[in-house]
Amino acid sequence: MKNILIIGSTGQIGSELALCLRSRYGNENVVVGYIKGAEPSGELLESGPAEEADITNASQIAATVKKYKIDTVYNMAALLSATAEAKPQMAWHIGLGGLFNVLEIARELKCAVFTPSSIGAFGHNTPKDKTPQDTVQRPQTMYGVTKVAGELLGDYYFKRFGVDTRSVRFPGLISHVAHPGGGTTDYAVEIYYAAVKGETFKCPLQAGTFMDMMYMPDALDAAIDLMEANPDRLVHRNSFNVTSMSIEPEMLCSAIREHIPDFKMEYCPDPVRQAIADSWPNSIDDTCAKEEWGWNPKYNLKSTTENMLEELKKKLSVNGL
Ligand code: AKB
Repeated sequence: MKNILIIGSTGQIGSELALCLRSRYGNENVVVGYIKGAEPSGELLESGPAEEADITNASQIAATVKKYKIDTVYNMAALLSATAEAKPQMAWHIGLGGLFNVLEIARELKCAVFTPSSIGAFGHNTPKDKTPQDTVQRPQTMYGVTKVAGELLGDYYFKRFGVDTRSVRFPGLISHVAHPGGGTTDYAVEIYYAAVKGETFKCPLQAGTFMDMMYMPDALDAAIDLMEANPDRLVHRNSFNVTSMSIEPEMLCSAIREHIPDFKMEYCPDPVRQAIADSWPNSIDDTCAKEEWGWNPKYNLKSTTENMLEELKKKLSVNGL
């Protein structure tokens, strides 16, 4: 029997992960952790337990872990890359200070821990194409610094204390439930909203800026499948490269035009996001994830686009454009 706490459960990944885990392990066995100002609502609130669980407040997290006899923590709290550049001190406090709190609690109370890393853990001098699993990681953003340090800390707690830490390097995640907010890859979500609303999309990245992306259902499978994987097969732990597609803005625009032929996009590059994107890989190699725990994404650009447009049409016709 699993008892799971999700920290940061009202964010882009957490809000969908929580419902997915509840349908798998039972509603009562998945606690939705939130911070003040980002309280859960609707199905997330009504379908199971919810507790305030601020990652920077170790005693609050420990109390929740004890109260619900938690054995697995999904730590989804973080500032995304562009916001982290605007608020580097806060990014460190949440990303690294918060992770340290979680790992210490996991060590004392014997929990497994999932913490996402990112393609942001790579930098300018990392090989750009088919970036290997084990390679140079010298990012120059605070987001990247916290992600690399987080990977190392996860491996340290596994090797030194036997804490079952596991992680994937997520690419940009495309989804239609909760907005990402503050990421470099957010454009790949915003473009679909603009298309469905009939607006011209102002793209913050230049044409030809390739980055890896993934549709949310695959990202949820990645997190859950890795946490359920046989530990004997894991050569790596923190963190696995995972990807579904390597794309750039023109490719997204063309995929949308297959469904909405008069969709328009113009380029208005944001220098902060462009600089971050230029330091990230064009594509990463996820062979180790495939070999060690059977990673197998189901969505490509075509099927992601079909599903995103269908879901957003439903969502925006209910909520108004
Ligand atoms: C971001 O753009 O900051 C994130 C990421 C790729 O880690 N979506």
